[in-house]
Amino acid sequence: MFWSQWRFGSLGSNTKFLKTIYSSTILGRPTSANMSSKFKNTKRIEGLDENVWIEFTKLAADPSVVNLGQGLPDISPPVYLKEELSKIAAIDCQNQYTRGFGHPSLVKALSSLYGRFYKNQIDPNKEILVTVGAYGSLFSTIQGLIDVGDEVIIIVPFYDCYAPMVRMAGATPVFVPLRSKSVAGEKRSSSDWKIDPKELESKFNSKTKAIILNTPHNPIGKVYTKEELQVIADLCIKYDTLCISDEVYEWLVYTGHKHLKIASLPGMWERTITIGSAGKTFTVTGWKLGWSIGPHHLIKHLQTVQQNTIYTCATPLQEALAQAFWIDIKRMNEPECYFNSLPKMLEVKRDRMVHLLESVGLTPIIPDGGYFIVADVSSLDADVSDMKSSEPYDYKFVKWMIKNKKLSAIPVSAFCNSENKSQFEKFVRFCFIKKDSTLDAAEEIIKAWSKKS
Ligand code: IK2
Repeated sequence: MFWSQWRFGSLGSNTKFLKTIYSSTILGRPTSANMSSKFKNTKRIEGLDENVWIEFTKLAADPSVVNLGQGLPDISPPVYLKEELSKIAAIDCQNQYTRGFGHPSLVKALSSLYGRFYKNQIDPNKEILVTVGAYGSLFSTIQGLIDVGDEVIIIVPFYDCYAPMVRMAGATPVFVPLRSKSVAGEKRSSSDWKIDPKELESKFNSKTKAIILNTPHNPIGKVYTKEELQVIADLCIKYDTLCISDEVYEWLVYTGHKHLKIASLPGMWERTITIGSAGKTFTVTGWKLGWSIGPHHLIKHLQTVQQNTIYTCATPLQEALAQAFWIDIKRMNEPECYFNSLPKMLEVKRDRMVHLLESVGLTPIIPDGGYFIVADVSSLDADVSDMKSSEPYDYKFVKWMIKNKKLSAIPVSAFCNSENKSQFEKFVRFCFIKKDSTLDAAEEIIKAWSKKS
């Protein structure tokens, strides 16, 4: 007799009931039937359990899959950055806690770098907060400045964490889509995607606390022009609204385009938090360091959130990052400066992806910035009939492609609210900050696939 049969064997009709009690109380494994209400999630995270990165990173983890999904570079970060880190790790005091709002040498470097984009100087101690990635900046900004009952305008498509973060703060996201006037069969550019100023203004009201802007944009690759930023700035001023400007791809802008900071427009510094990321700036996404820059009357509230949540970020990473910034600040006008050399290298990869996708009959949206390219894939032959039917087409398509073609991407509807998903569900996003060998492997898959269809 097995042990379990021995334990439950002679208990007759009560067996099932007793097994349930046993498993929940003795083994400590509650089932949904008997779960204590104390185990339930908080209301603030209700409905937020699905996440595109968790889902698709798991699917792409199979080493036989060529991964053009998550924005995960497989090129090497700058050598001097890695060398700085190994030097610093050997210094005992650099391995202990540092100043909570940002390591002194890093905030100094950031203030020196960003001071040149604004008319005013940036106070390294009062106007900068170093955070756990740009995610940390978004979190402390939204927790520190957005209240229950507020409304926050989000431009669709949007980096997927914006809406859940706004909801966790008890506020309501209000969505406004980018719309494209591109004509079928014509070359498409990310600059074709625009906000309708009238539609945008219709979303502002007395409850509007902030708008979240992302330029250069993930996933479309749009780089907002001065005129477009001015429309947003004018509305922020007219309706006395904050601007949360996610600029993590600020250096990754291609020929003919220029990244502009909305905080540098008249009247915007005092109402804007600008967010950056070491992961995107120096190709070290695993370092998870980011920063928020803005006036002290706003940054002080983000500091309050940080001192009561994570308190501080990793010291050796911050010191190494500071040293790398100083190296590149000193050579900002030279081609070797990483802020100049990385976009140059990526532009070649972007063009390669454009040609590849066009060569198989797709019409990619050519990005002006960032390291993603979006294409309508509905003309590619994919039998998605055995995929979960309730999902948008792009989810089914990418899952099918990972399983059958061993190539991963990210569905663009993951960056949309439910009402706007149908406008984007034919699009998938490919990441091109990849070694040539990775792009070669993707090319082989896509070309072989198009020959069959
Ligand atoms: N904001 C934007 C617009 C981002 O793209 C990211 C990082 N995204 O990368 C994953 C992907 O799109 O595949 C962040 C914020 C977060 O940046 P960090 O890694 O510094 O927290």
